[in-house]
Amino acid sequence: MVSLLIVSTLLTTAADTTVARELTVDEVVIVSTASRGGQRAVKGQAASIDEHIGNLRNVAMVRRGSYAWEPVVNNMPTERLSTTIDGMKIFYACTDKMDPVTSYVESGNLQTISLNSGLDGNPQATGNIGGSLDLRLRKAGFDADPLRVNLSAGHEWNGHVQVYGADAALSGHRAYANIGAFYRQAENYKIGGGERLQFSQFHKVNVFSNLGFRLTDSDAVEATFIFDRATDVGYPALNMDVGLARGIITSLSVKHLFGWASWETKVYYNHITHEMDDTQRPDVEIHMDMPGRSQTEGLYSLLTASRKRHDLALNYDLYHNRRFADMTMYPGGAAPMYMVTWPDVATLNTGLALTDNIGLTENQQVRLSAKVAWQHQRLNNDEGYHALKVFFPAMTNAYYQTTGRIAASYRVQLGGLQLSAGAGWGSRAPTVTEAYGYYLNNTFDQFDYIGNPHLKNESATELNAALKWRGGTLQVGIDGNAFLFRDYIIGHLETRLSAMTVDAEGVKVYGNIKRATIANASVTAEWQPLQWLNWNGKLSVGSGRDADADPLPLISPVGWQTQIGASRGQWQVQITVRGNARQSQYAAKYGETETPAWTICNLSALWQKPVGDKRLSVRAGVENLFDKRYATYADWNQIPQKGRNIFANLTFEM
Ligand SMILES: [Cu+2]
Repeated sequence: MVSLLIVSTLLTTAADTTVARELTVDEVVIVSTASRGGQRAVKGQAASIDEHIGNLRNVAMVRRGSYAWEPVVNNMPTERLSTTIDGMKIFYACTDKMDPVTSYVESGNLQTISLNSGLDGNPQATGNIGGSLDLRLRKAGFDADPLRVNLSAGHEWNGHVQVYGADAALSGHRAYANIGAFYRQAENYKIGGGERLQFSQFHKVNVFSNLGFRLTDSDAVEATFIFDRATDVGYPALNMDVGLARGIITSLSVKHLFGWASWETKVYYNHITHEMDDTQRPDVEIHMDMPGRSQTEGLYSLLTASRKRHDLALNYDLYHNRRFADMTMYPGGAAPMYMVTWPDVATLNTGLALTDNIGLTENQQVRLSAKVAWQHQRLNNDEGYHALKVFFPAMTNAYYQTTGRIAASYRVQLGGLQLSAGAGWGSRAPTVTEAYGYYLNNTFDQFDYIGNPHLKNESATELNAALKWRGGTLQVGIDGNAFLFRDYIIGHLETRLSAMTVDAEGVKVYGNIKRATIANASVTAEWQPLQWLNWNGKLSVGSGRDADADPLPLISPVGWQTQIGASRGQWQVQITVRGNARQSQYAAKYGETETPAWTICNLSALWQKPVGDKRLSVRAGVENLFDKRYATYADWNQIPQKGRNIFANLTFEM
């Protein structure tokens, strides 16, 4: 079991749990240089967290600028995913989705990022129809190397990106500590062809520490503190920028070992402050102040046990989140107008999850997981509540919801052939924006959105299957999944209301549509004809349809990638060519426009030199070698990607 291994290795030796974790998690990206196995970014530790997440197979990133990309798993964005940091719940504070919670950590804070595809989520995940991401924090563990220091510096010529990081890990038998500080900044980048994209800059600082103390041979206490602050962040795809986005993440946990079981209980608190800023923009007709905040307190208690053929995990969790956002408009000369956009929504959620991995025989495995969660929501801001009540006279200021998920999968290994198949069902409650948002302008389709407190829970049935074959130096895989939705939540045009935003085309109110389908398939191949030479290729396709069989928005067209790598001595080089076909199935009905096909080529090289037990790594490369001007289907309002970009970075581990 995943968590058991983490806990038990913590109390015995330094943890390298990534290999074990890969058995029960669908996919892992390695962020820390100290970990082995798994895949990693070509820029190494200097890669941003978004670049690391984008390396996962089922993941795409929605980009509104250079910073804070929104992960999309199995063609489903934030609303249908769970993102946790070491099992902690954390919620964004921006009504315009400028701050996915992954933007409040830094690569240097993390050991790995693990992804569970679909409804079989990690124990703390709720509402994860599309999948769950868990960002695992970097921990030295007990009885590891007494002192390790990592220094890194990176530079990218396009946009003058600078990355500096330093972190240290101290470890002994009684205690361990990780501390680190990171700085990242970028100026406006050039798109293919050389034009500069205004408002694509950002600045970010991050400090973190993880501490662990051993109380007895089988008891330990751990504490985490992360402070993350981004300022002057431009969003070229939107009509506002961010003056300040600040996250404070803290936790305290106790761990106990019983021999064949382990028990971890964690309490946590996080606070997010988000302040938008349109003062740098030219031609602003009506200046607006739009701050938001989100605060979460929570706990989870996870018991994991290995008994005979079973690896069991039982998790109880509870969290309380409070979210508020408002808007003040300053029409030139006239009196300011004030509006509450998130009416201080307090969500109290508690859930119980059970997972069992059963080894039926040497080569057959069954995995079962289930979770049920109860939720109570209360609207604490009267002004916001009464404004929304004008549209929904029957609404109240408190709601109860029950959600759940159940998933089962089977895996069999027959020589070089591995087959797996799974099924699941799960539901999610509407988000704060979907249920209670008030005149939130969506620049994707240019409509103002109003939440709907009478929304039903959305649910989906998932079916998935995968086949992997390995023969000699060749490995081939094919996998697919389908999600059959009931009461799918999406905005509906409301012609009786008029928009508040100056250039908006009208108003949409969230509603349930009876049915929708999202399906994904991919084919992968890997070949290592020679010891020093490897090749891999990937082809993927997605499909999304609403009840009328019309395309859903933000569904990936055919995507492909091919990569050749060679290594010799201290050198590794890689050529990657990747692209997308034309997005012919775009959702015109939901305001989406067609994205043309594109192809780009990247080169990278890595040189690593051991110096005693120290190691120096130099990474360099060129992205978008031919300086193509392109945008992917996931680039918000089709803002162009970076043109040719040369990068170099240096890491020294001692
Ligand atoms: Cu915002």
